[in-house]
Formats: sequence, structure tokens, C-alpha cells
Amino acid sequence: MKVKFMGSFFGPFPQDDKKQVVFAGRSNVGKSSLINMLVGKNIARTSKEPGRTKAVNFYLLEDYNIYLVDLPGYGFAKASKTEREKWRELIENYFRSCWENIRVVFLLLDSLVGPTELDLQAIRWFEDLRLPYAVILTKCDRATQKEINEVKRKLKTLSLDHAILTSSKEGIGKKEIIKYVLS
Ligand SMILES: Nc1nc2c(ncn2[C@@H]2O[C@H](COP(=O)(O)OP(=O)(O)O)[C@@H](O)[C@H]2O)c(=O)[nH]1
Ligand SMILES: [Mg+2]
Repeated sequence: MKVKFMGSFFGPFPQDDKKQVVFAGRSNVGKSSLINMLVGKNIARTSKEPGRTKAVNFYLLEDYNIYLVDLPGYGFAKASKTEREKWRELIENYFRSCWENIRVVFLLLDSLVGPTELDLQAIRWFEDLRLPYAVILTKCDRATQKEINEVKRKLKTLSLDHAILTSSKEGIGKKEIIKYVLS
């Protein structure tokens, strides 16, 4: 897939009317790896160390004229209060200024961990802002079927009936995400 890095933004953000597909979730959940899997090359920087992505990164899918947007992750232990406030301000500003162009916010959850308190807060936030969102389970190669079913059951209790199962390591879920993005 033809893809171009458009930059790391702290605001203002690109203001053209291309649709945006957003990847959100805890730090280290696998956002950058998933973007790399989708585009078939290592364009987004991945890291073992949580909290590396501090800006909002834009990638242009040239064939579809869609932006893939890699948000900085939340919830890494070492973040100070000031860092958390900065993060919130940045994302709030991003959602506010790009709201009309956001086609979907993918909320990434670890297949092994499931939704955490911070993920639930993120979901409430998306709902308050009337942002369309969908759940993606990452790193499914690390979880057993039983563990995945347990997470899915938990999601059902939150009325989240559909989750796309993925593994960037094993290339699982690519087709389903692309189908979702293009539908
Ligand atoms: N086993 C496994 N590890 C993964 C997968 N996706 C990401 N990781 C690892 O998880 C860590 C964080 O990934 P990254 O994409 O940087 O997460 P981000 O902080 O959400 O962008 C890295 O060490 C990745 O190699 C996956 O599908 N399977
Ligand atoms: Mg990242």
C-alpha cells in the first residue's frame, strides 16, 4: 500500500477534508505496529518502551486518500501529572479540530488484558464527543482462545458486541480492518 508520513503534529493539525482513521489506546498496546501491518511497511515507529509517541502522527494512504492517525498512548506508569494534562489537552484539541473528518476511532485493547479503567474512560469520552468508534483486540498471538473469549464476554457486558481480532506479529485482521475502513 502506498503510504506517506505527513508529520508529527502538536496542533494545528492538517485541515484538508480527507477522512481520518484514528488509532487510540494505552501506550504499548500495539498502535504503531498495527499501522505498520496495515500498510505493509515499517513506517510508524514502534517501541518496547511505553510512552514514546508524544505527538499525533499522520500517515496518508495515497490510494484511498485517507489519513491514518496514530495518537499518543495513555496510561503509562511513569507519566507525571503535567504530562497527563498535556496529553489530554493535545487529544482534546485534535478531536475538536478534526472531528468532522474522523471516520472512525479504533480503540485498541490487548487481547490478554481486555478493557482497563482508562479504556472505559476513553470510551465514555468518545461517546460524549459523538465520535464513531470500534474496538480492536491486539496481540491475539499471545492469548489463548479461552482468554480471548473472556475478554469478549467482558466487552459484551459493556454493550461492545463486535471486536476485530488482530495480531501485527502474525498478520491477522488486516482484511477486516481494511473492509471496515472502506465501508
Ligand atoms: N506478540 C506481539 N507483540 C506485539 C504485537 N504488536 C505489537 N507488539 C509489541 O508490543 C510493543 C509495543 O508496540 P507498539 O506498536 O510500539 O505500541 P504503541 O505504543 O501502542 O504504538 C512492541 O514491543 C511490539 O513489538 C503483536 O501483534 N504481537
Ligand atoms: Mg506508538
